[in-house]
Parts: sequence; structure tokens; C-alpha cells
Amino acid sequence: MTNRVDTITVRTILNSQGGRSFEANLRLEDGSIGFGAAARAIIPGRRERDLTASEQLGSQKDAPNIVALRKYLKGRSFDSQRDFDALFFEDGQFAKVGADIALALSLAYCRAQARSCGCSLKDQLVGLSDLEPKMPHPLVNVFSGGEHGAHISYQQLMIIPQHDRIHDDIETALRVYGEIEKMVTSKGMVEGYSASSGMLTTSPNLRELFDIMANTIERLGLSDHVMLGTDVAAEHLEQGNGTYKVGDEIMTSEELAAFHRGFLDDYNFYFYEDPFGPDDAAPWRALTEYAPSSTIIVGDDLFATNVKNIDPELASGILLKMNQVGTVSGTLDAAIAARKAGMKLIVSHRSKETEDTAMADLAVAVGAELIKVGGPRRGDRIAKYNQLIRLAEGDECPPV
Ligand code: 2PG
Ligand code: MG
Repeated sequence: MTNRVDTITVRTILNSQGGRSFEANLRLEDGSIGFGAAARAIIPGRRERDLTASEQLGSQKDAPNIVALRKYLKGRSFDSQRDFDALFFEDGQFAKVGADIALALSLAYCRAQARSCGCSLKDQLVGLSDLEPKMPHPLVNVFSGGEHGAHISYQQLMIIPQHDRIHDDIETALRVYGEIEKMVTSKGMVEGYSASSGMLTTSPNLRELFDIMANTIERLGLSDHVMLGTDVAAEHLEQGNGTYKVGDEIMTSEELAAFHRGFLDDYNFYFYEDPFGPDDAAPWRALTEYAPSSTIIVGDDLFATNVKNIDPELASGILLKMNQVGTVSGTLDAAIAARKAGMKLIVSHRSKETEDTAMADLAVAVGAELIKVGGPRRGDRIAKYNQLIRLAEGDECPPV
């Protein structure tokens, strides 16, 4: 990679919640252009890379740091994606753009390099990670709660179709979601849809909703093909002193662990995310040991896509969210280290998405077992499903 950078542009765009997100364009001297946009969270986890600097730059297209960066980059070449990404986290003046702008630029550079080499983003990412690519199965959000909704404490209750082809996974997802939607709507239980396209219901009862999901899967004769998943997002349930608020109950870690074990015993879970806060190591370890081999205990806020946090004794899977760590190489480093440690990989959207579908390319490139995209009732989530369909069919670019 010796192609020199010509120019960059950074702007704010609207995200799926009508707030601001960052988008960047980067042009190389050979004319190849790449773009990238950074998704965000409604409430970021506390281990995520600092976003403040991006926030402070706000919508100023010509903020001093961006102008300085543009000047610095003009005519400069980099040996690798890693060298480019290192720019943002050095101690010098360019360290100050924050994770969101860094990621938008990192993705823009990656796409521009791909275009320059005549390859797709997915293939560029395969080359950078050297992992075995494959199509993931989707984690499809059905019910939302926690910070994303109301009434139930867990953030997401999901279904996971597991057929041989992504097309069949998506068909099954639409069928199961549609059946559940019809049923809960007819009972007057639906109050709306969450940021990640999960239904917001009147029920405060997790078990009632898991039962609805499990019973619908069984009624449709899909028990051999569809499992359950959930994101507890326990960091957002913490009350201090090692306690958690679930529904109206304040639980200790031990009580919460027993609560989780009850669900693991009674339902067919493939995916169980963030059951405890990131600093509550002992119960993480115990639940990972307890879970059957068919269930992945997954760290999201626990690992924050950062290689420094990865510990396979705490969890058997890692959620990969590019903006948690702020660069393409940081994300790939986490994927490579987790894979080396024998962990499962799950690439995830954020609650405030953009139309950038790079996460689908990433999931295929690193051979993630699963991709968490949200439900099928919002365009920003549908865009990712559509990119998976394109990738499965070998057409790797969205129509422009
Ligand atoms: C999560 C994500 C997406 P957020 O917790 O896994 O579902 O939510 O982007 O709000 O962190
Ligand atoms: Mg999560």
C-alpha cells in the first residue's frame, strides 16, 4: 500500500435516531475514493474509547483538528491500514479527533485502498485479518427493553435462524418475527418499535416474552432451526455495590446469576450477552463454565472490542463493534486475538445506525458465527440484511 492520500472530508450526518453521526470521505492520489460512517450507541459502555473529542468537534466541517489532519495527510502514504490507524491514537496533535471520527476515516481509508486495488471491502478486510471468511447467521431482535425500550429489563430478546443459506435465515426470521408481531399486536401488547427494530410491548415479564418466542418457533415447526438469544446489557442495570435492578427487584450478583441459570436451563439459548457488569469478573467466569456447550456467553461492554480486555475465561464469545475501539485495525486485532483464544465472533450494529453497511462485510471477512443486525422493521437495519444477501451472491457493492 503506497498510494498517497490526496484529501479528506469529515461531516456530520443524521443517524437512525435523528441525532448526529460522523461520516468521512478520503481520496487517494490515484482518484480512488472511500467513505465511512460511524454508528453510535444510545448510551455507550464505560470501556468504549473516548468519544468526547468527536463530540466537541461537532458539526464544524473545518474544525481546527480536521484542518490540521487534512494538511498532515496531503501527499502522505502509509505502509498499512495499521499505520494509517495509528495516526489517531498517538500522543501528538492528531490524537484528538475521538473514536467516531477516527473510525469514519479508518473505514474511508480502507475502502479507498480496496478501490485502488480493484477489490471489495470484504476482500480488503480478509486480506488484513487473514481469518477464514464465512457467512454468519443473523441475530434478529424481536423484543426490546432496558435502555432501548420500556417495561422489560433486558435490552434485546432475539431469535437466531440457522439454515445453510443466509436467504433461508432471513426468510425464517421474517416468518417468525411476523407471526409473533401478529399475535402480540392482536392482544394489544405492542406499543411501538425500538431503535434496533425490536417490538416494545406492555409486558414487564421476560419469561412471558421468551415463552411467546419459544412457542411460536415450536408451532411453526422450526425448533431444529431457530434458537434464542438475549442481550442483558447488565452494565445498565448496575445500582452500585455489586447489585443490579431487574424489574422491580434489586439483585446481588449471585441472585442475578441464579436468575440467568434459570433461563439457560429452560430455553434453547445459543447467545447470551453481557449477563453482568464489566467489572464483575467472578460471576462471568462461573456462568461461562455453567453454560452448555451450545450456548455462547458473550462479552460486549465487557471487552468493548479491545484486545486488551479479552479473556476467554470470562466469556466464550466477543461482540465486535467498530466504533467501540475506533479503527478498522483495532477491530481486526480484537477479532484475531479472540479467534486465537478459541472464542466465537459476533459482529454487531449500534442503536444509532447509519446507512454504512461495512459491518456486514466485516462479519463475512472475519468468519463471524453471528451478526447482530436488529429486527426487520427499519431501513437502517434492512440495509445490513441486504448487504449480507449481496455478499452471499458475490455482488459485493451496494448499488450507488
Ligand atoms: C448492544 C447494542 C446493539 P448499543 O448493546 O449490543 O444492540 O446496543 O449500540 O446501544 O450499545
Ligand atoms: Mg450489548
